[in-house]
Amino acid sequence: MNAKLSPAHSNGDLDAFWMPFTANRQFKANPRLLARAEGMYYWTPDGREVLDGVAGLWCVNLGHGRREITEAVTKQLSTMEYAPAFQMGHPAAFELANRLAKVAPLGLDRIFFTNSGSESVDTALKIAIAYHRARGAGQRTRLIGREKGYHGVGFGGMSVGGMVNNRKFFGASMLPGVDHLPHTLAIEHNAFSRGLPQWGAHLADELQRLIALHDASTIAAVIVEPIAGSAGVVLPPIGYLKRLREICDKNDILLIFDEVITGFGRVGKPFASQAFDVTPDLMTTAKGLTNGAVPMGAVFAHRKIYDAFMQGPENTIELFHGYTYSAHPIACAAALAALDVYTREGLLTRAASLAPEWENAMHSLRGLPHVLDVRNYGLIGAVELEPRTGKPGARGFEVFLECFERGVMVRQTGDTIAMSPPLIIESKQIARIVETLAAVIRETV
Ligand code: PXG
Repeated sequence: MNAKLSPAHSNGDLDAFWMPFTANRQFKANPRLLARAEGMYYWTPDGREVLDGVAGLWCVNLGHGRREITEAVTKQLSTMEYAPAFQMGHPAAFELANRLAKVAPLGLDRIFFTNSGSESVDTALKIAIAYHRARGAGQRTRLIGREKGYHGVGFGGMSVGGMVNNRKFFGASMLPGVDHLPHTLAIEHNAFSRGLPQWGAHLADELQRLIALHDASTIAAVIVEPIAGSAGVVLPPIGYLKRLREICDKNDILLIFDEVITGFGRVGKPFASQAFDVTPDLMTTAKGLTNGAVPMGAVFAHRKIYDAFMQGPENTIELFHGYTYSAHPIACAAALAALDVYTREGLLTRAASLAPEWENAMHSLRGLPHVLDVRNYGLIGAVELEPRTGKPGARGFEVFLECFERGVMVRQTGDTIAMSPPLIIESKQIARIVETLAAVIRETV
């Protein structure tokens, strides 16, 4: 048996780690390693500085190396490293939920803790289905997602998601009873829109068609990202989310906003729901909650949903769901410290004041070779490049690689370059991201 195992990789000991969402062989032949981080920057093991244009993976909103978080985590570790959350509790969990309820969209003040965005999504979907059952509408089990949606990688999130590569390898192992709205990316109508695009609010009416097809009485919830990140930054057309809300209201369907990337200041308000003035019934979060320092997610539920479960004898467990690490003390400590920093430094709203400068910077890329579209909102930006004939994604990957070589980390999905820097970014750093990206795009054939 052993003789058949491939030898240790010549690049060192990179073989054992099966890397997520990564071209393992390509990466291991030419690895990009990060060894240290502070503020807006990473450093590679050989000491090269890399400006972080994506807040790690949309999560390090406060910038790297926050001393307050380190200290809070260290203190909690030495006081109590773990406490169960099933039929037991610890004070930081309740304090964190109370603090989050205060910044939440109106009414979403009941908080369920998870460990990731994927878990938050699966939790929210399960709550939606169980909510209807608790109200005597147990036939409402159908879930509606959207094309190009990304809701993590659990079976629930994958099923309501709409990114083909995340689905096609897993065959028929999807949740039954899921349907999808059309996505809202329409470059032919909306190319180079500044902020939200004008065209496309009517796409929300597709929900009416799905209701006509399946009947409202079978549908539990609609889940969408207010702004889709992973698919390459897809913005909601003006009026689109309000329309979705109205249709859901009329038909007793829950609306779930997946705010895993838009939450915690990314769009200039604590949550996109507040920026767009549309309140969902459930909201999924993770990432910026702890500044990425400790894995944690949170599902915000409207009080009416929580209350619907609080029935029957008091010894009833109302929701048979939870994780060993729900409200983990270390994660709670990190999130509480992160909230302190968000609040003290005004970072839940700073993106709003930076947005005009960011928008101008992003749109300065218009007119460069192969640039088909530029999209922006808050501190999110994307540049859509024309795919090479027969080689989708190749141009995008080269641009990503070359930016990294020149000390700027951006994110690539297909031929879209996405950016979401820490919310502490300064003008000179915005300029450096854009200048580097412009130079690389100009030089990439
Ligand atoms: N929902 C949304 C909207 C997300 O963006 C998840 C759920 C899943 O979260 P976890 O914590 O389970 O990974 C995400 C994750 C990218 C990128 O490049 C985006 C995510 C993850 C990795 C890369 O856009 N978002």
